[in-house]
Amino acid sequence: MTQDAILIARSVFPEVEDKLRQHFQVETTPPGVVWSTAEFIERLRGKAGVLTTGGERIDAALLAACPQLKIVSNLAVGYNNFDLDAMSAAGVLGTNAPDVLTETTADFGFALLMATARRIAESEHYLRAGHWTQWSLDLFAGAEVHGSTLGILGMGRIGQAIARRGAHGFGMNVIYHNRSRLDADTEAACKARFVSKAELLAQADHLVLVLPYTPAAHHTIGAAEIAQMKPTATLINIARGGIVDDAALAKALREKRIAAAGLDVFEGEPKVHPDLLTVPNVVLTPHIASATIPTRTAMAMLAADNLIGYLVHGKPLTPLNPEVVA
Ligand code: 8YV
Repeated sequence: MTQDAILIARSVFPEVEDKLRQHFQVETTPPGVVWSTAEFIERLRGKAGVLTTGGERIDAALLAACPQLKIVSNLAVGYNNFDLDAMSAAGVLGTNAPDVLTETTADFGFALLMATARRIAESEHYLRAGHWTQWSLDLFAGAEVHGSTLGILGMGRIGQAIARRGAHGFGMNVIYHNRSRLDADTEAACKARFVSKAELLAQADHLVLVLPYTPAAHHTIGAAEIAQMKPTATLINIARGGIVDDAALAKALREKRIAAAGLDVFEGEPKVHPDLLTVPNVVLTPHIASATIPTRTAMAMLAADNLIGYLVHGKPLTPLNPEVVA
């Protein structure tokens, strides 16, 4: 039996590639290379499957150009790079990589919250620049974390994992808003209280965004929402670029309408709004919330197992549009 041909759209660890080579004819992408859309489509022609990251857009035009494609396996839990309706219409399965990154991403959300509240990046730059000449009472005095109110917008798996850290580890008062309220047992496990979006904005000392990106979620946090937050509050975005209006946030930070922000995701990343680069009270990281070696390996292995599961055995592990399989 001839093996299916697949493409790995961005370089992955050797053990992941080796696993895929046991089942497929594999075309890889060299480390550091990101294909343009035209180059990506060119390489995808004739392939039955592709392992993508959140950076490759899968839409009707691409699908029409690649009629042999059967599955797109995303190495990410988020899949806003997929036009899932177009994929279903073309009979192409989409899969994502949930669960394996939940705790690691929650760890990072908390790390970013603490770095932001306690002004770690700003004070480190100050020290490196040789400005530290004496101790003073208010030197980089930041916001309290323990015992404060943690607000979470988007209470899926990662939101719940952040809530547990806040409630059980830091004695925080956890409030959340979500499209639908969690069941009582889950709320109790997270020690989290459901509130309206307006209450969340008004009461949170630290507001963490963990909701998936959809067109309806575009600029969920803009100037009007920031105006409803406490002037002492911090805002953390580990969800997706576009959920926050980055220009409005940069302006608000400069005007100290809120105290600080921590951002791991950006509108139009890897480009970053130039105004964010010049305000001091923001911690900026390059979309690394899930980036530990074990977790990125697990994510890539799950993405590989989805390709093998579907193309070899007819059974994907984490399908997004399972109607395509049936
Ligand atoms: C990915 C992420 O590493 O899983 C997600 O949705 O945002 C990250 O964990 C990134 O999207 C690259 O695929």
